[in-house]
Amino acid sequence: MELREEDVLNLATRVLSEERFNHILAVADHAVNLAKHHGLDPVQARCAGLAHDLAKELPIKDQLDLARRWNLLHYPEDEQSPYVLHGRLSAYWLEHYFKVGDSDVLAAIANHTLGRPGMSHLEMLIYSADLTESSRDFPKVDKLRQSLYDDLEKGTLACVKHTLIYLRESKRPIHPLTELTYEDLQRRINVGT
Ligand code: DGI
Ligand code: FE
Ligand code: FE
Repeated sequence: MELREEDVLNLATRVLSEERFNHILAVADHAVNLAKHHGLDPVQARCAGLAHDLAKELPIKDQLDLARRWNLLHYPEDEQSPYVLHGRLSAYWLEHYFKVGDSDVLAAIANHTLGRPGMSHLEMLIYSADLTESSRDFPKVDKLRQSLYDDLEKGTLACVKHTLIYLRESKRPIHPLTELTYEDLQRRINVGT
């Protein structure tokens, strides 16, 4: 089934706080603008943006239990930092309980926190729009937004780099997928130049 905006919004009002609801609207707007700029599908961008954090506010223990039950734990680090699981949970939930069939949108939702090697442009868009939506206000955010308009792949690389630096500075463990995503984007950009 197609993921209809009306259905996602309905669901989101039931499972998200007002603050998180405003965040998903901002991610969707930003993702649509970037999609139009780069010739990607704005409908897919909007749906993925609206749906990316649906599972974010489930109690973390429930997130871990569901991830176990749905076989979504792939790395030891997934259990050590369970806050990275909500994208995979959101995508699984939509696919299996709401019969959403758009695998591009589902992948963009599933991988929006950590990325993965071989990301599609839609996946890059949601990963990056999440970090740089209009209410984010860390010092480098304007530069990151501009770089995403200039070049989606290089802009996404800059976003992943920002995340790596942030995690290192706050002494949080870096998930192997974040490292692999960074290396993969670097390699792809170098091959393309
Ligand atoms: O759900 P959002 O807050 O909108 O954003 P998100 O899905 O990107 O989640 C952000 C959280 O994910 C933030 O607390 C940092 C964390 N995160 C991202 N990459 C990594 C990570 N945490 C760890 N431990 N390792 C990572 O590589
Ligand atoms: Fe998220
Ligand atoms: Fe988010």
